[in-house]
Amino acid sequence: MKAHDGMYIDGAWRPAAGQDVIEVVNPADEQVLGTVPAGTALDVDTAVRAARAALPGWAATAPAERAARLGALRDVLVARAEEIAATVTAELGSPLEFSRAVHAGVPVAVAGSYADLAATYAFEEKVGNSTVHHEPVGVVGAITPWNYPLHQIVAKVAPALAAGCTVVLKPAEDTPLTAQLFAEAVHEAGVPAGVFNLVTGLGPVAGQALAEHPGVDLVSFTGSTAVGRRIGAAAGAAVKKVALELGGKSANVILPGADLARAVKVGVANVMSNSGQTCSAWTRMLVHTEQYEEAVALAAEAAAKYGDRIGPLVNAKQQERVRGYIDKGVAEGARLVAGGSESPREQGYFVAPTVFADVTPDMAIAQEEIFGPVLSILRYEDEEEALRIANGTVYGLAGAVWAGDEEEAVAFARRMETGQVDINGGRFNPLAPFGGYKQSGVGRELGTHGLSEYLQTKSLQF
Ligand code: TXE
Repeated sequence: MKAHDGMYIDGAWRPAAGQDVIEVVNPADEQVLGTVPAGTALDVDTAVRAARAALPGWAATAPAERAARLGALRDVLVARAEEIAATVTAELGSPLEFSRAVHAGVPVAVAGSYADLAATYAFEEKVGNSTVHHEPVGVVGAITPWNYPLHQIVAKVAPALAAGCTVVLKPAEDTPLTAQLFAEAVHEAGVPAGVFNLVTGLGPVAGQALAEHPGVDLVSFTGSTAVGRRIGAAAGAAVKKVALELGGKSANVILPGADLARAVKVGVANVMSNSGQTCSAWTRMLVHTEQYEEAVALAAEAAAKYGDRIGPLVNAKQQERVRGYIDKGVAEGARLVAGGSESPREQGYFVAPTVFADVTPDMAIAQEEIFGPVLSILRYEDEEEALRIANGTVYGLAGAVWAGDEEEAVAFARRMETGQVDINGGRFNPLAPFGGYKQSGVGRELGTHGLSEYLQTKSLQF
């Protein structure tokens, strides 16, 4: 697998300041794929300076020009889709079909949506006797996780570029090869030097240096709540703008009139997708007591059928963490009906699709983000109890409601404390704002809401 041994800064690959490297490992077979440089505060500083120097020029480009670059970026992502899918599969371990459809496919839709929005967004509007200008926030420090290596990058970089911001990206240490491929794509798309810069490195070193750099105007972070809290606190102290997309513990609420078989089938697929490493995954299934045992049997059967179709977790630490939660679920008295903590293969960081029944709302597996292929099924007696359980965590990122009629589902969804709800299945919409209520985060990604995170407002009175 091709790996650059430098940082992409100011339009070229340049040697890192230090000698340290990060080994990139294929989590399916534990083989080393290559190494990338482990950036330091010096590399971050060089990249931020490049981004600052490029800011006035990029901020002043006509929106149509920024749209053209984003359109070109979209086209490169299409042309190189097979390479992207293979790279994500190598460093994340996801099955190739999934990498093609989701890891390579979704970023194309998102980049395309921002090419359109850059061309059509009202960067200037009239309000009474004022003109209101939506101007770029400045230099963006983007810190991204490994679970959707390219999507997480594009969901930040595309709106930032559309807004007229310049960017320094610090991607996750587990998936830097996809980030390097993205830097190549940006270059190929003709984005001017310094507008996008990449520094690979460890979170507490390069990530922290980027988050705390005084030359960064906005930190956009996706990752764990623990790190998000620290970044938010540091940004608060510096009075710096921040966008945080953090964890989730989303509820999949199946109301009595719903198509139970379909709701359970789609619900299980949702949790197991990407080996459960999805912040918006519907990890808690809520079923009415009268349909409970039927749902449990259907879910256990669906999980048991997965076999080889599920990829590994990203690394040994995540595998240990997920296995620990499974053991905890058993110890807390939940009923294991599929899977378990034993690794299904000798090599690779695999965890079998796991389903727990008789989960009560106070259990750790019903409250904490596991980030693995583990579904908890909870029981409710009436709608009010379902709502209490659904809203009864510190998170509020996503969710689902299934009902006999759409109005009933919408009425329930409106009472959920969460940023996004799929009604009777739903379909991905790259324009729909995505982000958290409560401790799931601050700000929104995607669509015009995602764009506005990278804009600040000035009004002129006449
Ligand atoms: O996350 P980290 P990890 C959750 C999920 C998972 C857990 C741990 O529950 O099990 O987090 O995953 C960078 N200053 N999510 O340890 O550490 C890091 O290098 C600045 C949910 O991988 O938060 C990486 O680029 N940056 C989630 C990014 O933060 C720092 C996706 C995320 O890594 C830093 C991933 C620091 N001090 C994990 N420390 C989601 N919301 O989708 C680390 N980083």
